[in-house]
Formats: sequence, structure tokens, C-alpha cells
Amino acid sequence: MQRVLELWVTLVTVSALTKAAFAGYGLSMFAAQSSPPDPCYDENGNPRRCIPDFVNSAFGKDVRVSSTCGNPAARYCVVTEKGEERTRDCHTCDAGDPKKSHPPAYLTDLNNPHNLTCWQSENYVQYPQNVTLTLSLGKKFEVTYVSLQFCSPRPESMAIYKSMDYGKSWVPFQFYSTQCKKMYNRQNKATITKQNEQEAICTDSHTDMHPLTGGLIAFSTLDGRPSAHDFDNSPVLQDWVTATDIKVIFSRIHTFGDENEDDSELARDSYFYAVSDLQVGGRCKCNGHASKCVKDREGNLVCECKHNTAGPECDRCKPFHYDRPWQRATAREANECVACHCNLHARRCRFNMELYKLSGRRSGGVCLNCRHNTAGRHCHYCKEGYYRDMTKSISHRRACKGWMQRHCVCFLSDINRGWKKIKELGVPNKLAL
Ligand SMILES: [Ca+2]
Repeated sequence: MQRVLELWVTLVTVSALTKAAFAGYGLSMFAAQSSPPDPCYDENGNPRRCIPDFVNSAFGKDVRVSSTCGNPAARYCVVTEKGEERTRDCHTCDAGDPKKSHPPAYLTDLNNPHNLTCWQSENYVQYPQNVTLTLSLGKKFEVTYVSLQFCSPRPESMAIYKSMDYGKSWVPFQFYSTQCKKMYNRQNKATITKQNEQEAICTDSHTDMHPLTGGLIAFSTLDGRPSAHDFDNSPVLQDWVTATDIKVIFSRIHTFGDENEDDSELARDSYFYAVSDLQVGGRCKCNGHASKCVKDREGNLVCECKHNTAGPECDRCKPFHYDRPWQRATAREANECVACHCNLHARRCRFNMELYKLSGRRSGGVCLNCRHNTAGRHCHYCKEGYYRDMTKSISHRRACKGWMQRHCVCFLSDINRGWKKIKELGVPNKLAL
């Protein structure tokens, strides 16, 4: 009976695989088994710039919010307009009821236009009080845009901030307000020049109360910045788009001006912030030295560094690869890190800028702790009192095989006749290996 069952399972599996193969699934599955070409190297094995895929780095991440409706359960009212007529349709927000709750998780869940899920704040958290959304990306990203799709009307004033140090300090990315000067002390739609490319601007576009639902705010980090077309060569903009965390501050709610009138409670229950989708579009920042980011052993997101680089953002050279300074990869030049030349006699080295400049910016590595009785910047000669013996007997050479042979490179001079021989010929004791 068991054999029959096994046979049946095999048949079903084979048939499923065959179907999958015809459907194209099988092909990609088999293709994945032979290692795919590494985007960080060309077909000849030469390093070239590589970058991780463009993603919505907010997707599925937790957002910390300062206010969420439903705890305790509360009424809220949705305003709709038909011509001049305005109606309010009231519901209950209840954090304890999955059908009536609007948790922060709805900001970054799968955005299905046919079934929008909205996070919603408490009612009427009005200026000078504000509502904040804080999102940690887990590592440095190069952010191209930040977008919010609203279920409520868009805010009258809001700001987007970024952090580059995991939330310790914040700098403004962009302001939106119908009154830029009053709210944020900034001129409306100031011009960005080469001199102030790292400056946040304020704009009154996308601040209209209409549409009452479904409005979008999309901030493009590079839009209108002069060096954007030459991003590779603009450290200022590379810095500008870099973020570990994003914070959105809703500063002021749009109202119809009825919140202080007779039925102010009904009016105030109509004013809140609600967002169906928060997106942060960008790439994991790896400085052109990795094509993907992966979780390390501690569960932290890190670049899978190539080109002899290391660090969470491939932002330094890996040990023993200090022959030239670390550099970001560009479209034209991979700028890979290069190993020091120590003739297998040292495991450590350091970079020396003076020597690098003297070499015509080619090589600046200095070997440290040369072993096997060697010395010199590249461990390329015998240290004082030692020399390389060419006259050793065959039996001695046989004894010095493999890695041992490297230990046999230099021999103490005063017990060896060969030393004298070299000295007589006038060869200096700093004999190149
Ligand atoms: Ca949603």
C-alpha cells in the first residue's frame, strides 16, 4: 500500500513539475540553479558598478504614529459634497473591532485600489498640536520619492523630514502649506540653485482641500535640483537623498471654518488625517558596490558588498585592500578596492596618502608587520641581517614546501656562506625578492 502511495506521490510531483515547466515556471527554476551572472562584474570578470533594485522601502514596515483613532471607540464623520450641498456621514472608529479599526499597519500594507485600507488619526488634532508618522528604513537608502495617498482631505500644512543617523537628528526634506511663510518661515516655491541644493523648499501646490478623498502628495527628492542630471558627480545630492528614517508631520488640518460654530462637535468629528498608502521609493544605499541588500546574522539589513568593499553601505575597503582610497562606483569606473602588495609576507597594511600621490595616484598601500624576516613597504626585501639564499642544498629546498617555503625565504646571514658571496659581489643586503 505504501509503495502505491509513493508511486502516486511521484507521479503527481512529476506531473506538477512538467506543468510548471510548460508554464515557464520550471525554466526560471532551472535557470536559478546555474548561478546567474553577477551584475557587479562584466562578462570578462571586470568589476563594474552595480545597484540594488528600486523598491518601496516602506512596504510592510512598521510606522510609529502619534495619534490613531478608536481607543476608546469614537465617532467620525465623512464629508461629501454634491454641488453646493455638503453632507456628513458618520461612522465609528474602534481599535478593538477589526472591521472598524484604522491602525498604522494600514499605511504600508498592500495597496489595493479596490479595497483601500486607511490609517486614521483621532479627530481634530489641530495646530499647534500635530500628528507625526515616523518610519525607520533600517539602514541607509537613497530615496527618490516620498508619497502619501489620502483618505481624508490633504493637510493644509505638512512637512517631510529625513534622518541620516537613525533618528538622532532630523533635517527637512519638503514643506507643503497654503501659508509657507507663516507656518514654516519659508518663501513659497523658492528657486533651487547649485548653491542650495540641500535645502528643503515649501510649496502651496497639493494643499487644496479638494479632492475630499483620494488626494495625493508626492515629493520627488531630485525634482528641480540642478545637479540631478549629474548625480554621479554630485556628493551634495548623493547626501541629500540619503536617509535612514522618514518623518511626516501633519501640522494643520483643512476645515470648512465651521469647527467653532453651533454644532461644533459634529464639525470637529469631521476633521482628522487619514492615509491609505505611505510609500518611500528608493534603493538600498550601497555606493555602487552591491546589487542587493540582505539580512545579516543579527537580522539587520546590509549590502551584499562586492569589489573588495565592506560595511553596511559598502562604504569602506575590506581589510588588506587599502592600496588606494575607497570611492563610490560610477557608471564609468567601478573604483573597486585593491589589495596591498605584500608578496604573501603580511596580513595587514595601511593606506598612505603621500606615497599614493608620489605614485601618480596608483598605489598607496604600506604593508604592516612583514613576516618571514622580510621588510619594506611591500615586504619586498630581506630585513637587516637576512638574505635570500639561492645556494641552499636541494635537500633543504625539499623541506621547505608549500606555505613553509615562504618561511624559508630569508636566512640568517652570519652562519651562511652565501651571504659572503653576495657581499663580495657588492650586492646590497636589501635584495629584492
Ligand atoms: Ca493601506
